[in-house]
This record gives sequence, structure tokens and C-alpha cells, in this order.
Amino acid sequence: MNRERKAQQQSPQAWTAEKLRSLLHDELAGDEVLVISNREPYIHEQSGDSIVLRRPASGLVTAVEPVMRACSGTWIAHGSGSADRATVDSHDHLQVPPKRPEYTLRRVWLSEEEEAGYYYGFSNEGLWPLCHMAHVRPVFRTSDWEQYVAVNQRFADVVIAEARTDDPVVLVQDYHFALLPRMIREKLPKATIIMFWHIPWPNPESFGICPWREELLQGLLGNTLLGFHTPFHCKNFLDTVDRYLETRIEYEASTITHGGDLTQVEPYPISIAWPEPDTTSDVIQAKKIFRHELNLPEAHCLALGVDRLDYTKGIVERFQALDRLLETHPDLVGKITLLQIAAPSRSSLDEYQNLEVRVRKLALDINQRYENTVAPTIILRIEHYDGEQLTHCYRSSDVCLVTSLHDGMNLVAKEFIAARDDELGVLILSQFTGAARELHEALIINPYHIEQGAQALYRAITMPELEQRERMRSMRQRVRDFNVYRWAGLMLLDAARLRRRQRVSEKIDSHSHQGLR
Ligand code: ADQ
Repeated sequence: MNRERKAQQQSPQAWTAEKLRSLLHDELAGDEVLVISNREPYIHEQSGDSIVLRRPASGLVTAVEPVMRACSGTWIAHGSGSADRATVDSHDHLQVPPKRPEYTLRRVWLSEEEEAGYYYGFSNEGLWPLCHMAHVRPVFRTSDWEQYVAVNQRFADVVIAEARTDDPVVLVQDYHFALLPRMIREKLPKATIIMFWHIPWPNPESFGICPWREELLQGLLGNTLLGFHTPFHCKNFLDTVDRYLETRIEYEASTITHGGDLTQVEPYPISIAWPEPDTTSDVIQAKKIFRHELNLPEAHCLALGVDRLDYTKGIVERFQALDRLLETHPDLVGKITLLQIAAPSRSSLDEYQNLEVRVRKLALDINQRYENTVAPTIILRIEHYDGEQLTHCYRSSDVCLVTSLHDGMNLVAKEFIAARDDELGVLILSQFTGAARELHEALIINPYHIEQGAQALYRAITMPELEQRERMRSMRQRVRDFNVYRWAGLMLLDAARLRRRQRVSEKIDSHSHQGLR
């Protein structure tokens, strides 16, 4: 790690949208930025005769959107909404955010067959379980792989069509596009290609079961810079490349040289944009209103879970921990409720349908077991909430439970902390999240250990306010300083450095060629 970067990490100055904007101007002067992700930041859906705008429940979108607003540029993504075609211009472009445009969204259309193979199949039945240790077997089908290759190529063609220069800064997002960096590199050799892998990277043995492991790694080595959430994921990636490809790896410098190309591999812990202070309501008031809305007594203890409905998030284990708490502390029956808000996700896949059945049944069983006249033990809402509603939930809860079995980072943990301007509330956090590497003052648990989860819940609901405040204050400081602008800023600073290096070496090459003539 270079000295400049180390210093920045040790003494983070306030990273803001403004600072990111001026960094782009100073370090990557005038250069164009293209972002590519599967999920689009704004979805238009037909609802009867009208068109409604929806924001997806996606950690990636939560993080990348504020960065894009700061950078302008073009965001290329799959147009997945039923009214998406009706809202673009003749170039499939749309200026967003719709109310106050700051950048361009370019939508890419996929057929049902392409979406089934590339997105549901290879990405979500193959790579997602391959990279997460949640004991769900990956499924690899040749037909899915063929669609994955074809769709990656399609996006590469769109990137090349959208690029106005031969050396744009291209930010590729996530596991849907492992092949894209190499495909772009072939057509735009001078581009600075940065990729962020939003999910964990497994160890070489686990990754090795993928029939197309070499192709995926070669695709990823088309990147100038490849980012993961934690140093551990970076190490797993270097070890995987070492195991399966002929390359030169410099562990000290964290670089890989492959076929003349150099890829830098670095950790960049992702985060959120720190919210503006809420001047409209105080937390005490919000708590009262929310309990009234949920039909709960005023002094009722409220625990909260917010996730996409995904088997990696440990929702079943969370319910089991609550069950165990009430088994061991029957005096708490009717005094605590868990509100679980789960956004429907990938619901056409069997694994996700089975999870929904399991989660619904367990909630019902637990509610029957602890039936009382005061309140249900679990309130399960399988629905999408907007940002304002979620903030209201975070501010009104006593405890937030993040019990992922494996998670690259987990932004819900950070959103909960950011919402608590009263400096109260307790975060229970799985040790298997990237967030646990940063948020040491949370109650860290192993979600597989149900008794430990129950004990943490007990400790959370009986924690004195003084201790809550100490913990929350420290975590708020961390999330405020290490926000999403810092995440993007550090990546872009590193990219700018690599870009300068590449330009210098191109100049030297051309001088030495001229000298030879
Ligand atoms: P996700 O797996 O989607 O992200 P996470 O980081 O927790 O997980 O982000 C979820 C986002 O969706 C949050 O912004 C949350 O507010 C929102 N959300 C959750 N439930 C919702 C609901 N019911 N209604 C509306 N919104 C909801 C992936 C990786 C993570 C990584 C992120 C970012 O799996 O490990 O942190 O990308 O890199």
C-alpha cells in the first residue's frame, strides 16, 4: 500500500460528494465515467393506466447511486421494469434522478431467455452460492453459462458504443459481469477499468468447483483495479489465481501480471452516504407513533430485521434465537416483538420460494407458541419499503438484528447506525459480515449458534443507556467518516495513480520505439 493511501486511511478527512467531485476534476480531469451494473437505480413499472417509479432494494444501488450523482457520467444497466421502454429516448437513455437529473441512465434490454440464463441461472444459482458459505449448492448449467457469456458481450458492446473517448474510466459492478473487463480491455486497451466485487470471494478449493473457473479469472484480470470489501477476500482471490492460472503475483504490492496486463487487487470497505440530520421528528416521538401504528404498547420492546429475502441473511436463525430467548425467559412473552421486513428477491428460483415458505411457517409457529393478549412475537412483512419508511423503522427500534450466514459487507447495519441520532439502540451483528470488521462495538455473534444469538438479544434489551450510547457514538463516528464517498474516492485515487503510470510507460515505449527507428 502506498504512503499517501495509508495516511488517508489513518486520518480520514470528511469525505463528501463535493470532495469526490473535485477529486474527479483534479485527478481524472475531464475523463468520462461509465458505470455498469445489472440492477438499475430507477425502475419504471406499469400500474394500471399509470407509470410508477421504484427504487430497488439493493446494497449495490444504495452505495453506487450517491457516487454517480457526484460524478455525472453514464450508468449502463438492465432495463427490467415493465414501463422502462416507455420512459427512455430513442437511444435508450434517460436523465436521472427523474426529478432533478444529475447523470444518464442507459438501459439494456434482455430477452426472458437471456435473463433466465445469465441472471437467474449462472449469476444467482451458480456464482451467488459459490461465493457465499451458506450450505446451498451452486448449480452450473452449460446453457446458463452460454447466456452469461453472451450477455457480458452485449454489455461490452454497449460500453464501447457509449464511450466518447478511447480511455474512459469504467466502473464495473459485481459478479454478473466477471467476463466484461477482459472484453472491454480487448476493444479499449487504454481504458482504466475498475471492478468492485460486492460479495465475498471464496477460498481456492470452493471456487475450484466452478467448471469455468479459468475463464472467469481471465475475465477479471482484464481489470486495472479489482476491489473487494475486506483484505481476506483479496487474499482468497490472489490464492485462487495462483492455484488456477499461470501469472506473476506480487503479494507485497498486491498485483497480478497476466499476459502483459497488470491488475491491482485492494480492499475498499463499502458504506453509505451519511444522511442529513432529521429535523422533522425526534426519536422519542417516532417510537411512540410507530408502536401505535403497529398496535403495540408504548413501552413495548421492538427488535428489527431488514433484508432482501435471501438464504444468506440468516432470517431463520434470527427467528430461532428469539424463540430460544422466550423459552429461557418466559417473563418476556408479550413484551418483545421482532418486526421482520423482507424485500422479495429472486422469487422465481426454487431455493428462494422454499425459503419464503420456511420463514412464513416459522413465524407462524413461533407466534402460536407464544400467543398472548398483548402483541404478536413476530410481525413478518414480505414487502418493499421506501427509504423514508426504513429510516422510520430504524429510528423506532430498540435492537437491530443482522444475522447473515455470510455477507460481503451488509449495509443495513450501517443504515441503522446512521439513523440513530439519539445515540441509542443496539446492533447485533454476525461475525460473518464484512461490517463486523469495522463495527467492533456491535454485539458480535455467530448466527449458527442459536443460544449465543438468544443471549445477545437478552443483553441488548437489558443494556443500560449509558453503554448503548458509548457503543453507538463510536460506531456513528466510524460510519460518518468511512462513508461511501471515501469508498469511491480511494478507489478513484488508486485508479488515477495507475492511469498516470500507464500513460508514462506508454510515452516511454513510444520514445524508445522512435529511438530505435
Ligand atoms: P445486499 O445483499 O442487497 O447487497 P445489503 O448490503 O444489506 O445487502 O443491502 C441491502 C439494501 O437493500 C439496503 O440498502 C437496505 O436498506 C435495502 N433493503 C433491504 N430490505 C429492504 C426492504 N424490505 N425494502 C426496501 N429496501 C430494503 C450486496 C452484498 C452486501 C453488500 C452490498 C453492497 O450482498 O454484502 O453490503 O451488496 O456492496
